[in-house]
Amino acid sequence: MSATDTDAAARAGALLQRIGGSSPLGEWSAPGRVNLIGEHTDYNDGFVLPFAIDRRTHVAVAGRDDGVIRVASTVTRDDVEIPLADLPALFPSRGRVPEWTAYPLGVAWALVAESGVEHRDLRGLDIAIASDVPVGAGLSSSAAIEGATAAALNDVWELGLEPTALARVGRTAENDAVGAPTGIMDQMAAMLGRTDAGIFLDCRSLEATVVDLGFAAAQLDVLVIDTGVKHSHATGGYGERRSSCERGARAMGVSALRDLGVDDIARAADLMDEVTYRRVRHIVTENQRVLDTVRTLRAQGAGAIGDLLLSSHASMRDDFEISIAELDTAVDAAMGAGAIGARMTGGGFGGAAIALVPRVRVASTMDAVAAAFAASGFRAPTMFTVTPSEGARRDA
Ligand code: GAF
Repeated sequence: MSATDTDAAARAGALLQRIGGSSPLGEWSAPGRVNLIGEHTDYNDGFVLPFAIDRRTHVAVAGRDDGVIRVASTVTRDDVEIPLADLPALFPSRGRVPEWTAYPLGVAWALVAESGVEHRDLRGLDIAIASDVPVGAGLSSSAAIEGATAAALNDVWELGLEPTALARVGRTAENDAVGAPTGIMDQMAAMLGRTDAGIFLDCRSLEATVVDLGFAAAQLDVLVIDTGVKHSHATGGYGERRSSCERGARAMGVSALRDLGVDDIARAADLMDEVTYRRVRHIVTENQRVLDTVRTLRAQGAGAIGDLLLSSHASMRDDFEISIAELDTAVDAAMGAGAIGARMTGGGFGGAAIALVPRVRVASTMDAVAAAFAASGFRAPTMFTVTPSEGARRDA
């Protein structure tokens, strides 16, 4: 465990005591993620290459005998207590519980559907949550809550579900309890992450392949530049991008944009409006970039993927239009300071960029990014390095 992990684990344990959890059953955790490449391709049945990071969400769980589930978090006083038997009436729907509680309660609700057991047969629980994953930074704090909760409930309720099934449960919670129309990338990364490796995922078959990233051997660090501009996928642009992709697929006569290759792009121009065409072009080229990145990592190592990261950013900025000025500034400043590649990561409209930086240049890159933000009048970004880490697990 890293130092911050230990803190979050201790905070979750202390919160459990404070809310009166009297029969502790254990502690679980799941990580946030950085997506190395493959953005908005997951819900198009395409390819992604995320890795789990060394910042985690911890849950401490105690049993209770009254059939009630209670969720509490260190960052808010909006605890919710609800009989397990009432969960089926609560979801799918939005807005009936404080938004953050829809993540863990949505997981409890979806787990029951996935496993086929009845709520009334399950033990009531107190669940205390603490996290080191920044919220709204595009590092998937939501999948970290879902993954930690799913891993915990799977164990204490003895459901025996596999990690991929738990990832599906997390996505159901996100889509039908929180109301964010996301794909499954973040939940798969949170469940399947591996130390020093990325997860190359085919989002149609859900086949996951572990790919060595070799950052440490190449003396490279991944610097996260969190712009502090918050976003929510439950509202606005994310769903609108997803609808454009579905419209583009229909116009091309395919079930998902995954079924198109770069040779199909020219044909698309005549079959749809110009904006939809650019959305389609991003997805099709981004899928190809994921495949090229995996091939390049295997053949030449991490030092050779910089141009692919940069092309990905340009495509999100110009074709998919999900970048913002702060993210573009972060990418340009990091490249100017000697990063070998950089791009925004996650759903966009805010959040974070990543830069792949030679270890000896991390401090000067951070200085250059901070100076560029100050010169543009942007709020100072938060910057830290991350390492590819393990997925959801039981810690105690
Ligand atoms: C968010 C979503 F949750 C993911 O499913 C994915 O679509 C991503 O944005 C963009 O690649 O993190």
